[in-house]
Amino acid sequence: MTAPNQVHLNPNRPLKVHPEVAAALREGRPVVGLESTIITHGMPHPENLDTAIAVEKEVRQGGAVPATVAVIDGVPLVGLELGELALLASSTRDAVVKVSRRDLAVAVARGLTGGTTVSATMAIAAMAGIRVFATGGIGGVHRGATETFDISADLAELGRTNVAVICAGAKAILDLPLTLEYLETLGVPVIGYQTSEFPAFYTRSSGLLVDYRAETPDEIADIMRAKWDLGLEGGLVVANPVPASAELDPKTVEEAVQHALNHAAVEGVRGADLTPFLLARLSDITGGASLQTNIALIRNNARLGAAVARAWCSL
Ligand code: PSU
Ligand code: MN
Repeated sequence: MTAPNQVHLNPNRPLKVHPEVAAALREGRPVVGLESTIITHGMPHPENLDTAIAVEKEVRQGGAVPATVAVIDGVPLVGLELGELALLASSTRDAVVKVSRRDLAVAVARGLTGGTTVSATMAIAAMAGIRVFATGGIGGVHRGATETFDISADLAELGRTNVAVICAGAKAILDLPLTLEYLETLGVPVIGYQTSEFPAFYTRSSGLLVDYRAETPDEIADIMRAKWDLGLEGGLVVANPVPASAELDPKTVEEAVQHALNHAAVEGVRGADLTPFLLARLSDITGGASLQTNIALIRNNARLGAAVARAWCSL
């Protein structure tokens, strides 16, 4: 049997895998992919850099190698140096693009620098042979999507790319019931980690049930193995609720979301700008509390990501 992480990189593919990450993958050791839109567009400076560093540290403490994905000067990178994290974290919004799957080819062709979203990170991670990826929350079906058609490319990516995504559910700025419907349509299993409810990012519960519940990282790895052994393409959502100590009050969140959505409507914010705009407004409205929750949950996901990557590698 081949090592679970073993890959055959297309030598013509312009992908740069950090030597530490490449060695771990070659030797079948655990690796956790991490996204970078959260650094470039999801959090303010300097919390974004502090969090990026803390998240990598959580992965290492969990016994895995962190592989933060980004595009720098047109090169998709898998595993970053501290200086590269710092560059992404301190660049102004017009100097770094938000790179979703659709933006990737243009970013590479034009030598751009950007933070990769869940969709682009999954795509690049899969090219490198990484099977486990931890983030904050996945994108989803936006509220009002029946009119706007605003459905995150993260969902389509989950339908096609073989990576398990550890997240704290989907952000409360979204339409969570429609997001779960859409994941079902795409054939993506949603697995609650030690929970029967789909977490709502800032809060542990949403009132919506998940399809399946797993109690251990080993159970998650077994499902990944079964899915891909069957040749069923696509990812899995592992929904890991925010730690209770960092949870926000659901009423506060809903009020803040309504405010933020009104603000976005008044300013005419749409498309790729919408999610970063809403996250920033939420942080303003909650006096920074939503940012602290965001940091806590992504660290928590990094810890579970490391455990799942270890379980995956010991199959
Ligand atoms: N989760 C966060 N902060 C973020 C995001 C997720 O806590 O900034 C980013 C992710 O990169 C996700 C993206 O893929 O938002 C979704 O953007 P959109 O809704 O435009 O697809
Ligand atoms: Mn969108």
